[in-house]
Amino acid sequence: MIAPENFVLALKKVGLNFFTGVPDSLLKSFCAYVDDHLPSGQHITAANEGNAVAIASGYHLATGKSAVVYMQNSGLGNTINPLTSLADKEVYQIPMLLVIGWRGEPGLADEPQHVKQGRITLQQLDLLEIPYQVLSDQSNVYDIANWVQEQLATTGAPVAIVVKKNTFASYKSSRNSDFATMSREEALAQILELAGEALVVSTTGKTSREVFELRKIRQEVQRDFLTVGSMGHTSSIALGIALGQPLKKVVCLDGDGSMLMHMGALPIIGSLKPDNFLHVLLNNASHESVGGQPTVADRTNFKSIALASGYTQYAVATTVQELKTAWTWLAECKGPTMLEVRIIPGSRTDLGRPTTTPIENKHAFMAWIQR
Ligand SMILES: Cc1ncc(C[n+]2csc(CCOP(=O)(O)OP(=O)(O)O)c2C)c(N)n1
Repeated sequence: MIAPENFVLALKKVGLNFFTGVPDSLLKSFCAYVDDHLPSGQHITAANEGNAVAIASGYHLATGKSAVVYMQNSGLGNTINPLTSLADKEVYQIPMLLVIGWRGEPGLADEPQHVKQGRITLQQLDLLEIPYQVLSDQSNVYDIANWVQEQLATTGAPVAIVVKKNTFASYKSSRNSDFATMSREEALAQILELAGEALVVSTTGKTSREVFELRKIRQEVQRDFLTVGSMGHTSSIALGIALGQPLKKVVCLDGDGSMLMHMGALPIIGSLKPDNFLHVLLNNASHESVGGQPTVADRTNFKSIALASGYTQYAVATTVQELKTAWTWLAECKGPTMLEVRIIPGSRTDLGRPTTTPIENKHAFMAWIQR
């Protein structure tokens, strides 16, 4: 396996010193190493992968240097527009290195939301006319870095490294969190109790996995819409549901990384004012599901953002008791309302994954609405 330190050193040797991106579970050790070893101005966790391409572009305009943009292949979709209309060799010709975690690689078992993306990743790069190399635990990082340097110099445009599963040796982040005391699972157990018959829509990552398991523990029929992919779009899905079913309460379970990723959804929700909409922000100030890399959510004033976006009320809870009290109050208010629940990063090591398919999940959710 490749020590993340060696990979970063090889990139630095060819002049790549500036890193931005959105974390990925396959790149977990690499992201943690970069976060621990680069000053904050040289490593930016972006809100979404398209933003990261834009930050890298600005960095190039300012310095003439190339940046590294890392992402999961699910994030490639977010980059297509800035890659084709900004960085492309036929537009502004902005060199940068894309480091892409290859979830759903053909031949390896993965979750349903990764299978198609994994199958088309290399073809997407071909279509974008972005040259790439595949990095595995057998690769020589210095050979790859030399290839990157040569490509950047000749094309003056983005090049990519696609990273296979189990390429990087383990590296543990030295960050600690004293942000809260409640776990996400404790919060969700309470929320499912309080939500009663409401329509629940949950965000990408471990939140949906925990909701699935908690529903099983409650011995209730599976009925929650689990947004297994499409990170950042849960609140817009919930908005569509709230508008389509105005007489039913809709509870949107969002994460801080996900909310930040497409935060433009908030003023749209706020301006439409669906009064049946409760937006729960499970804030652990990290991308916990893919390794716990920090977000800016411990420094973001979600109260101001929600109210300025047109939400009618905002409440915050840091304990189970505060969660119950805030819920009881917000249940009386016309929406859209926001409840920020501060939680600690982390989850059970034996946490399972939904055992039903996305299509079964869709049918169960729709049947729950129509019952
Ligand atoms: C577009 C896109 N980029 C990246 C990912 C990888 N990913 C899955 S879950 C996740 C973290 C979500 O963070 P947050 O919403 O804060 O929830 P938490 O994991 O902390 O519960 C990331 C980055 C993805 N699925 N899709």
